[in-house]
Amino acid sequence: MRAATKLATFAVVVAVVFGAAWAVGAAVGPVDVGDDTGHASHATSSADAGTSPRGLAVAQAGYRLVSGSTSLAAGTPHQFTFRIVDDAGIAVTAFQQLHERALHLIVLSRNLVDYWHLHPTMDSSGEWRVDLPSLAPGSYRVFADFQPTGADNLTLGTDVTVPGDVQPGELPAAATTATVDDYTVTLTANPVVGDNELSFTVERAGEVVSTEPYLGAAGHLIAIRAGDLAFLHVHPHTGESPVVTFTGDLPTAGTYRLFFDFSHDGVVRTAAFTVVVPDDMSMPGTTVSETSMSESHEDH
Ligand SMILES: [Cu+2]
Repeated sequence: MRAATKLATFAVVVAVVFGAAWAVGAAVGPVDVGDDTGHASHATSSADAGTSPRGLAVAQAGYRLVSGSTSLAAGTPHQFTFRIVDDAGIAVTAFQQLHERALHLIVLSRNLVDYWHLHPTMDSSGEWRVDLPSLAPGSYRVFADFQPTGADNLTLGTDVTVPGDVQPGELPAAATTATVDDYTVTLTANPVVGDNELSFTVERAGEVVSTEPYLGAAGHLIAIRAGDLAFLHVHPHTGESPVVTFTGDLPTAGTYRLFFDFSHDGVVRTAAFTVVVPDDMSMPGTTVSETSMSESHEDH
């Protein structure tokens, strides 16, 4: 309840992306547990980009995200298309791999409840396409995370609307555990303004399980700030299972939503947590929040 109150107060949610965590979630594409092609570049890009919130702009650093549609009909799957264009409006076709993918697409309902982590495919003209599931009426934020060859890693964001009778979705209260299918995930954290260590433990039937490599890491974390949906960078701290730890900067007091993508038994699932970072003046750690889980999206 306390969290709910705070939520109401805050309007902004930021999304933080944690680390290796790339949000890589799942949605599209076979889960590959391949090697780590993207790692080195990720580290580099992280350094370049710093820890500033991302995803707030549709255009930045000479690149722009152009979506094929800004409104989608409710209740039916869609193919979503977009391009990344340069200052001259020319579609970019050369991207570096980040966490084993050339581009990561996060689709998030504005209420921070529905989440998909997808990996679109690009044709030779630079048009990206991905299948979206049937979406409920509402407003969605779409984040594209990518690194044009020779440029810095960027996260651009745009909005997509699904017209219809919008059912208000409440952000789950802060909690330290989340369940998804028959898994229970526990978050260990003491949220403060600034750098945070965020650890996740996955259990099934009361037993801790080791997650499987997914996109070159033991898990991926995306952090979003409520209110403005800022997408925050999170870095994996240790990659060993069973406990998967990330370090991420939560730049301000406020409410954040963490999406932890993990793979087990060949299926990628997402555990979502609401985390409240108290004001500097208040006692630290009063609230880790709660969670809920959204099912994650499997690859296809
Ligand atoms: Cu991804």
